[in-house]
Amino acid sequence: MNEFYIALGANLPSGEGSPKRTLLAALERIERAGISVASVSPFYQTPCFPAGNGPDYVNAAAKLSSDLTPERMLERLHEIEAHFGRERKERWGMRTLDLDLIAAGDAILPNRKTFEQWRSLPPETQRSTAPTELILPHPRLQDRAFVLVPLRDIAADWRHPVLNCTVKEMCTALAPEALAEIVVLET
Ligand code: A4P
Ligand code: MG
Repeated sequence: MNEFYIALGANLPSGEGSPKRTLLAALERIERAGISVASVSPFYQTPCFPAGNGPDYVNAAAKLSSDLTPERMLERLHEIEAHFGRERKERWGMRTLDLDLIAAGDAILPNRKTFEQWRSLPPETQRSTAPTELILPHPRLQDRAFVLVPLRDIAADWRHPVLNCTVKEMCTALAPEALAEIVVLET
């Protein structure tokens, strides 16, 4: 069995309803695809990144277990995004559902060198370039409070295989203001 962590996010309503309903329905659909959902974090309300680029997001993290390879798992996640009406128009654009693969155990994909290239991409290039192959762990994981805070609820002690620090430690390294913006979703 492979152990996966995923990040879920949405900031536009889908056919299912609000972002919260979309995330719940996506988790159900993941289960129905035969992938076991081992744990789910609370849902959080988070300000859109980049700031001012749209409505607040609802974000969460989940732990999955499955025999799928990481590549097949990302394909399944993309199929589920498509089902909920995700249109890829603009990188970092508004979306009805974003499912990112954050980690597959301690796998480094496709290899350490390529991972390092994506991780160290300058901020101005990050927006305009997206990888065509699966990069794991997700190369922006360590920068993002909206990923790390939910992930800490379910995987505080998971250790990044390249950065060699835990989710808890990556959270502590973020600016306190960035952490304070991530609040548990009311209702
Ligand atoms: N790809 C490679 N590795 C991975 C991986 N580990 N997980 C490829 C997911 N995808 C991976 O992704 C772009 C390409 O990366 C795909 O071809 C995929 O095969 P995408 O999902 O098509 O595009 P995207 O979602 O716009 O890019 P990405 O990198 O997922 O964006 P981010 O960085 O997740 O940003 N603000 C808040 N508050 N909350 C959010 O959840 N999300 C985003 C999306 C922006 N602002 C946000 C949030
Ligand atoms: Mg994505």
